[in-house]
Amino acid sequence: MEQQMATGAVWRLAGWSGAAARGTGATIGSLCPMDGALLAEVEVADAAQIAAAEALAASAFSVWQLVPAPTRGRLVAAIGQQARARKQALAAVITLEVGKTVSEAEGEVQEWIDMCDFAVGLSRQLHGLTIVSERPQHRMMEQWHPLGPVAVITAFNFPMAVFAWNAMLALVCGDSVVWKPSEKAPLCAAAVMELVAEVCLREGAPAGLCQCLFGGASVGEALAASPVYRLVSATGSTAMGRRVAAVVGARLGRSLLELGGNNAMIVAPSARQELALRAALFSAVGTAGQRCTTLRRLLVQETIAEGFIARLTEAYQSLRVGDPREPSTLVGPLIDEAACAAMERALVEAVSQGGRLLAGGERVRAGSLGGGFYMQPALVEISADAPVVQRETFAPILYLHRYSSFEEAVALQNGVSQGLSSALFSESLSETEHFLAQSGSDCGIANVNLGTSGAEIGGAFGGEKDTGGGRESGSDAWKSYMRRTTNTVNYGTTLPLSQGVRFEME
Ligand code: UN1
Repeated sequence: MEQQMATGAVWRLAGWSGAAARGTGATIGSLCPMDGALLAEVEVADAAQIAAAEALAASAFSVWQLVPAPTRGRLVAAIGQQARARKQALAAVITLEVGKTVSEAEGEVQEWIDMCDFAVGLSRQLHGLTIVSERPQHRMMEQWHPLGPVAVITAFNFPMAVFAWNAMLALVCGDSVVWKPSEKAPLCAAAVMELVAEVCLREGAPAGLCQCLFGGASVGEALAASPVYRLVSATGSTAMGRRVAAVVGARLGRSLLELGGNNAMIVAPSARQELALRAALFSAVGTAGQRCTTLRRLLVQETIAEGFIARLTEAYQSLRVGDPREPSTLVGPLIDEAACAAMERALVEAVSQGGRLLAGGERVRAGSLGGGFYMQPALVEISADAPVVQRETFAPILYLHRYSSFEEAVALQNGVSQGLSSALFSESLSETEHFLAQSGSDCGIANVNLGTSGAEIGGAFGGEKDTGGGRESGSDAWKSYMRRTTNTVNYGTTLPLSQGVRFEME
């Protein structure tokens, strides 16, 4: 780890590759979304650093895979302890660089801590099956072994938690990790790596067990192309995921993708409307609409639509947008100018496609700051087949549709190319069961009477179709970070063949 203070207040940070080689000299600036100020600069990894990180990850793996899993868990426990101790400070970095409100930023660090707890428990439960054999005096079993070095590519919007989903599991599974964080959140990655590197050093972990390379698409591409990385886990846009899948697939590697969402909530006539309203609001405007799980489409049954939409419009008009450090703020800034411009373009498109802007959509000058990337969340009533509705604009725009029958609502909910998260508000047992059945929601996450965002780490996280099919964090997602062997043992004195095949030497 290297870190030096450059002139002025800007930090220059080099990657935690542990490699002796110098970077390209090119830098990435970390910009504060509250005012556009430069917070830090990081060095972009060059080819030599990428190669050195790869070699170090391979040698760290050869040592780490032999450490008993519960001992590996102790390293993750120590990381969790430090994250707990520094929760507020880490959250402050998230707020500064990504613009999350203090409560949401602390929630993100909590997600990392929760992942540590989960992974520590898992470090004593990496279990396989035993399976009955068709052959007499034979036994079959599965074992899960460490996989190898894992590359982790993450997006700006969860700059710590998504790393933790992957790295905390990979570490207990016996893998080494090389992380390429988003170019838009290098300071968060630096804060994470500072903590992880410190704990690894103190606990005597092998050098290069967890490394970080800063850079853009070309660094991601190099990680995806290298056969050293037995798993490439990537979170971000569908376009990025397609590229990663193609490059990793070409070398028959394994990828784990968590890509775009276009999440919908259905509000049925029997819904508890007060709850549905609050859930819709948090899911749509929390994190300024920049979660994969953000609510983008709200489907309201026509007999309750008038009143529900009126209340929602009113709530949108009074949303407090501003400095995310202020306790009263509910919506902080978008990540950068490009995000604001994309939101404005989507709204122009929506209106040109027949959409009616009910609230928001304008730039907000937040207090004395000026210059920040603040937008008032927008509510647009529009036809469900408008082209703009089909794509994910990573900004706080909520599209409203009215529906008539429950079947129509489910068809609309499933009628987009993405399949991450979905929600139904209904008190009807028949509707809720249908929604969760195989003919209901086609998403990886389907919730009843809560919003689309804010998943707990204990469940498997991810989705289908253009969302990429991967599952991260809880449940049995750990299996992606290990390799399975099927073992058959013959404890008899003959050699019967399976499927009744005969092969007798006369
Ligand atoms: C993401 O936006 O990539 O379910 C992750 C949620 C968070 C994670 C979101 N726990 O909203």
